[in-house]
Amino acid sequence: MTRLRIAVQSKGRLADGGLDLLARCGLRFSYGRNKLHQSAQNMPVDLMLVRDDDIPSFVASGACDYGIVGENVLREKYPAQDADSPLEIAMNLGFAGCTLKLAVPVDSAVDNWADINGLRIATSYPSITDNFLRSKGVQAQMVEMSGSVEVAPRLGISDLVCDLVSSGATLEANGLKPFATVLESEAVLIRRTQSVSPVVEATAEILMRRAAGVIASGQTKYIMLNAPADRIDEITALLPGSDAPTIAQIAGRDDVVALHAVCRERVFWETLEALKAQGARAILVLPIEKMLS
Ligand code: PRT
Ligand code: ZN
Repeated sequence: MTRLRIAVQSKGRLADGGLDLLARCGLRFSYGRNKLHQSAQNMPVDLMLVRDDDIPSFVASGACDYGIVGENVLREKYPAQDADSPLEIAMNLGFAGCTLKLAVPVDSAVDNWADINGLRIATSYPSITDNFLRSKGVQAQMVEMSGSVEVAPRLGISDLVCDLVSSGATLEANGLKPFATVLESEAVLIRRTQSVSPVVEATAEILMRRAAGVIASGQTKYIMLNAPADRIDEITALLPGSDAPTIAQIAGRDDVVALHAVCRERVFWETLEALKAQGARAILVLPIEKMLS
């Protein structure tokens, strides 16, 4: 096998982010999303578009070399503390962030860990939840559900839920409040711990370097401005997360210079106003599409 095979969710929260990231890494595919299997036209990479729950076992079995999946789904079958795990996280991908939380009805009497002993917890993540509670000395009863977990207490099926939360609106709409955080999750790139062929690994290395550049460029901005020549230090100090700026002369002026810098943190309006107060003019903030350090 000389082609890198990556498993990606076919539809759902990880599909758009995953395919978009691969496209921004330069991969070109000729088909839409309806095909289960797609070959890149410009790199030795094949995609398998599948359900997210299948991705860890596809990679573990060798059907695919890498996969894009939520850390929550990975950890349900392959706990982080398992030293013999056939899978590892190659890199964090910075999207689809969410938190697996234990939540109780707003009028619940549950107040501390001991109160949870013997209660029923509805969840799609019984293994993560049970391991977490055992680490707190709690033994509870897992009620496994594949979806709509948040309605379980109202239906009398469970006393608590353990579910993914992003905005918190679903918990609130169902009369639930967070009790504890079980796992912070985001999309991750996974691979087998047993190494794949060197040719395939070389392709994966190129893609991961590009992906790191795409992720890093997310917040990074390129700032261009004209600065009074005697205020360069003050203006540089205001630029968030930047290395030494480039200073260029402006034709016919020796009192003003052009200053360019890459800022790796968010640039707020307040920063621009502070730059202006130091005499900076013609300030431009530009997005950066790709970065390779
Ligand atoms: O069909 P397939 O099995 O492939 O997809 P799926 O239905 O199992 O998964 P999908 O697409 O819903 O989610 C895929 C992954 O996205 C999850 O495994 C997480 O890693 C990640 N993710 C990020 C989320 C959320 N945010 C999220 N908010 N997954 C689910 N939710 C749900 C949550 O279960 C709850 O119902 O959104 C609701 C809560 O959202 P808030 O904003 O109201 O708090
Ligand atoms: Zn799923």
